[in-house]
Amino acid sequence: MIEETSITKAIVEEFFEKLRNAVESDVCIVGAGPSGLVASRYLAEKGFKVNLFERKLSIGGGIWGGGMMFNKVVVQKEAASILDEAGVDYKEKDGLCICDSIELSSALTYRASKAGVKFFNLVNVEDVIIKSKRVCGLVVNWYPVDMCSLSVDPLAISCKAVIDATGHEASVCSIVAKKTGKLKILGEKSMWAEKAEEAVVKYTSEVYPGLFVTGMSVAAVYGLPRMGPIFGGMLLSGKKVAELVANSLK
Ligand code: 48F
Repeated sequence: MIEETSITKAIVEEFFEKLRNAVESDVCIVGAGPSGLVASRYLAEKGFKVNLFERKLSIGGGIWGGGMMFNKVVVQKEAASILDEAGVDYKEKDGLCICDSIELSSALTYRASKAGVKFFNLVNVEDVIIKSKRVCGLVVNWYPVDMCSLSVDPLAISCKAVIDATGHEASVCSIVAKKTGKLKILGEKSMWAEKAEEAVVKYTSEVYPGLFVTGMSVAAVYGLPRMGPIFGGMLLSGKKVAELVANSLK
């Protein structure tokens, strides 16, 4: 016999246990696009307690739409090992790897989840906690609260490091820039794929004590060109930020 109330209790109890355990964590990642997903997996595999916050219902960010809604993703060979580690199939053509955007998004999500990452979708990060000039947590609320402009106070999550993986918006870095005056957002420049792919990995870094940046947010913070629908730089940047955070928390 299936009791409706047993289903309700199962959902409520499991979710609240997950949330309660997430309130004090090692790393909070904001944005579940390619860079955030890769970073989350490698950090969780190293044994860190990782939360991933995504304001949308679906996980995967800009992966799903490929280029102009053609759902194929191009990754340069330098990042092929990340596709291999995720178990993603691809074809090689003209020195590029071409894979299915649905498979890539699903595989990165599955691997992160299996590594132990705790996902919180529909959750918007609206601010950070800063103490003694160091980012040490996030201020979160349901995204529908923001969408409906409701006056509802948020909750707070503490952590040892925050990663801004919010894509073109660089939303966490923008908040810290505005509120501290210690960080400058130079703004993303026009397209130059080769230069952008190299630079986005090179400039992946800690931009304020306790706050790291990865993926397209790197281009927004450092004024780098955009690269369009090639994703190797996002994957490599996610892997690099995981190493930087792991080293800083040692
Ligand atoms: O944009 P997105 O996929 O970030 P990325 O990892 O990858 C960029 C590529 O998809 C593509 C590209 C490839 O070359 O240029 O654009 O840098 O994913 C960012 C995610 O962050 C979420 C947003 O909904 C998206 O899914 N996000 C943004 N701001 C917030 C947020 C916020 N304040 N709170 C929670 N999630």
